[in-house]
Amino acid sequence: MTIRNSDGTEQKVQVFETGYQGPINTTAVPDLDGDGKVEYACAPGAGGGPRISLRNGSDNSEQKTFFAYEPSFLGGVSISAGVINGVNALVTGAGSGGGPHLKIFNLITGAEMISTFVFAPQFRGGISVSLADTNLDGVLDVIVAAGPGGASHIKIFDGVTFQIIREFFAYDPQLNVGASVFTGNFDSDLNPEIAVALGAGGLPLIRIFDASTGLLEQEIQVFESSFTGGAVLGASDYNKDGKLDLLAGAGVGGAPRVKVYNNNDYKLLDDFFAGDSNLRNGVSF
Ligand SMILES: [Ca+2]
Ligand SMILES: [Ca+2]
Ligand SMILES: [Ca+2]
Ligand SMILES: [Ca+2]
Repeated sequence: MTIRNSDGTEQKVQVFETGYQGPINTTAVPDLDGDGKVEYACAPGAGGGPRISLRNGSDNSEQKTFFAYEPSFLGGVSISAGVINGVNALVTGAGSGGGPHLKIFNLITGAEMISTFVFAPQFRGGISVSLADTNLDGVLDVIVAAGPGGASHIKIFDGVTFQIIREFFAYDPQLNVGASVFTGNFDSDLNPEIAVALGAGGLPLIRIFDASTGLLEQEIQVFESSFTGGAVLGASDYNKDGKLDLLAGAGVGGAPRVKVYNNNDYKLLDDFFAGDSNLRNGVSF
């Protein structure tokens, strides 16, 4: 995995076994050891086993590792971390090939707090997961999207009651390429946004919804419309102005191209290749 700093410098970290060459999903984790630096967690993308690796943000050392699903499952894992009801939690979603299986783990004790199917249990496209306080009650809520083969069905679960707060289709419900979600406050209001990208087979489009109202705020075409590998999403304060910027990368089939969109005006801040531009495995964050 490559950690890219905003000054363009890069750092390589060996997260999983050298035999694993596929994508790696990462998520920031609240500072667990109190040294002022946030930690992060990694999980393999499609093709990898469901092993979670919790890493210290200061020295990248592995703090904890566990399997989120059956070790034989090779569809990868979508992950998102945050404090839910006072617990440092990791939310996981089984990747493509798996059921719509959502789990929430206590990152301190390793205990499994929730294990549930968020769409029809027989669906085998997996899910994408993210966290944001959508109803502004101070507790993070869980946002999920159906993966490949599913429509762009988004559901928001209340972090306190785990009841559905809202659900909607981010794109045409007839489109069955699946979707992925990424949340953050990408503009100047107080509400978080839900960014949604289409999966492989879909256009490289991103739609940004207000998480509290479900209203569409922005649509961005990230790559040429001839590219149908879909897009992947992430976020980082790339220009270090204290405001979260949106990252979009090419899905599998595309070169590892990354675009960075500024907070609020979604102006393009950067456009670069995260690795060899001749590869066609896309990118993951
Ligand atoms: Ca720390
Ligand atoms: Ca909430
Ligand atoms: Ca906002
Ligand atoms: Ca920024």
